[in-house]
Amino acid sequence: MTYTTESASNRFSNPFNSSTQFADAVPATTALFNSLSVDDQLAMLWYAYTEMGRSITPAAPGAARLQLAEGLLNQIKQMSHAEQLQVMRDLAAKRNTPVSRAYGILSNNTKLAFWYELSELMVQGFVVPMPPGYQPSRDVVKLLEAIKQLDFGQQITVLRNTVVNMGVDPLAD
Ligand code: 45D
Repeated sequence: MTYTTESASNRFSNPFNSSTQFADAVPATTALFNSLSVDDQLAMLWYAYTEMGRSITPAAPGAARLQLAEGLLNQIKQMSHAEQLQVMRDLAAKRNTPVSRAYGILSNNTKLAFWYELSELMVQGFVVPMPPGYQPSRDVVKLLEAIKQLDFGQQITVLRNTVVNMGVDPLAD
């Protein structure tokens, strides 16, 4: 494949073009996610979940991992909708709370499984739903389009990168 100067500079200035097939697509897309507002990050995860649908259903390993997050998920289920939303906003904002610290000690894939389960609980009515008629911001729509351009493995990597950054690591300095 030939790389022209033009396409190289496009790649730097616009992570949404066809360059998403390249190795820099994952860090670029992850950085864009991290630049979103907290609510946009939550909305983004929600749409990723609804778009990816059955293809991301965690199989046996995911289900096993969830046991490690079960106490935390049960705690969240007992909360009011307002508290549930606050907990998720705190995680995305890395606010230092008991829930953020409990989340912080989960492994990377358990963090993914945790968010997956939260969205399942939203669908089942145990966790605060998306507001009816919610309109995602332009930033969310654009990032979602960029993620759709990635192959499946890259999509998982982006999602893992984003949830790994959330919460607070109680053992960090
Ligand atoms: O009122 O174990 C707003 C594999 C606005 C295999 C809101 C895997 C205001 C190994 C903030 C929008 C790697 C495949 C309200 C696992 C407002 C393994 C609310 C992978 C109410 C696990 C917004 C798993 C809310 C994968 C509440 C890829 C938003 C899992 C909530 C992927 C959004 C999981 C949530 C994903 C989104 C989960 C909970 C994408 C969850 C997304």
